[in-house]
Amino acid sequence: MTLAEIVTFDEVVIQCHDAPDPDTIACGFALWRFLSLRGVKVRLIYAGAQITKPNVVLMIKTLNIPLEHVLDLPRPKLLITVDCQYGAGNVTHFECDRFAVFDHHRLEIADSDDLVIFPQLGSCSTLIWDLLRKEKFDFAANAAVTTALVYGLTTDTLEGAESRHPLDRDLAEFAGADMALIKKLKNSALTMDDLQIVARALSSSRLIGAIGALRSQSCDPNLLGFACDIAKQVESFDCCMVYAPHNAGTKLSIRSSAREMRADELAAFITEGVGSGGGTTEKAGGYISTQALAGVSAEGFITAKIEAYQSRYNIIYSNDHNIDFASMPRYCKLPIPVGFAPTIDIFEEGEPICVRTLEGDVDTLASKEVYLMIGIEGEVYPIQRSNFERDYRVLPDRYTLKADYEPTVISRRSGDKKPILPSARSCAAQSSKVVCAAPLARDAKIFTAWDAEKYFSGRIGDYIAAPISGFNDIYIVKREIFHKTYEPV
Ligand SMILES: [Mn+2]
Repeated sequence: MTLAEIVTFDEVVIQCHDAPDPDTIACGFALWRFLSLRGVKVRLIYAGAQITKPNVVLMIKTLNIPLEHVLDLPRPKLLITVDCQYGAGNVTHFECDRFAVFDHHRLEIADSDDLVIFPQLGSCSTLIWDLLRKEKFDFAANAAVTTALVYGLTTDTLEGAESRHPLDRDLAEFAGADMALIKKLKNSALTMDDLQIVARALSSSRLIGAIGALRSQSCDPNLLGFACDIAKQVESFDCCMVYAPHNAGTKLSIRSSAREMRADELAAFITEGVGSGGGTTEKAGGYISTQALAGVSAEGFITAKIEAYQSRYNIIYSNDHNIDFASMPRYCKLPIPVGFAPTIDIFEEGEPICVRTLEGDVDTLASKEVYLMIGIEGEVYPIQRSNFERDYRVLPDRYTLKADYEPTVISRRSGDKKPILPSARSCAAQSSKVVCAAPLARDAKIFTAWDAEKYFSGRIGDYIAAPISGFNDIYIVKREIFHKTYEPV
């Protein structure tokens, strides 16, 4: 259901889940304000236990959020659940004529056109913010809404450290939130009991391979990140994870302390098919739906996944390997049009910039020596101008790209954001570029010559390749992309 459809109802009830956290409250509040301004009669409610968490009480009071605690509800024409799904276990059931859902958890109920669900987002606040933005909602005139949404995102992504999607990062940087209040709320999140919860979680630690696993009782998600930050400093942990029951599932927080294990990758691996997860190389988070586990205990599932993750990889260092590229088949790159943009067409020489794409943020400098390449799936990466000129030729055609998230370039100095596409032109690989390549027989982590800190992951069937001119310049090409972009020589 779209916001435009919702405003055609004259009376609407918005319901938060039964353990209201800043994310569900922020979403309800933002929608409440939007609908009120459009003349809809609207109530914002929750059921379940009364709110006592100090930061949530303070948030509601300071931002004047008209959240009502109700035990029963006259049957509304439209009931909207935010950050939860009508009919799921974490939200009290009320009869209604019709319902709509705005959420960022995995789908848990029968799908319909009235559900707006984006599990790839780190918070439901991100979803509501993006929808309101598209409706030209006046955030500047509604600073309390902006503050609530940024705070909702902050708590759901553990201060942004576990944000998953470029839109999460866009909201985190959105101007107009009362950052002093958010700071105060962040520092009133814990009670004395919470410290006991952290202490018990820390004392539950187990070592599985080189990964520390800690179990916590149900608690404020911030506690998971807090416990994880302490546990990751244990010498025998290359990575650690704290997990706890949360809403209708299990919430995970992950920290990496060795370059051979990426926190975001482990989060995605554990939650694949049963929830959602992601973050950055060092910090990540995720959520597993209890329903998706179909009776398997969350603890058993997590333990098995942690074991599986560690036994599936070869680790390859480009500067120190014994892979026999010389006897592999040779391929050349097909002249398929891709995009490129000189960085100085977007920002001035010397500007520190961050390229934001679906795959994450990449930092570089605007320079006449640095170009940005846009691959066939919209992936963006920097390339030295000299390498570009050697390996590609510029085409006369305009470059167009259809992508879920249009890549942007952000000045790390001023915060200015500019899209790449207006500066992008078409180019194609020179046929003279020959590589030796073969499909991977096992999953692998590859440290390339470009980055000693961060590895690239390849799955069985993806291609490992190196140019005939230098076998230390190893890289991975996804199987589908390899077949589309290379041919045997
Ligand atoms: Mn949420």
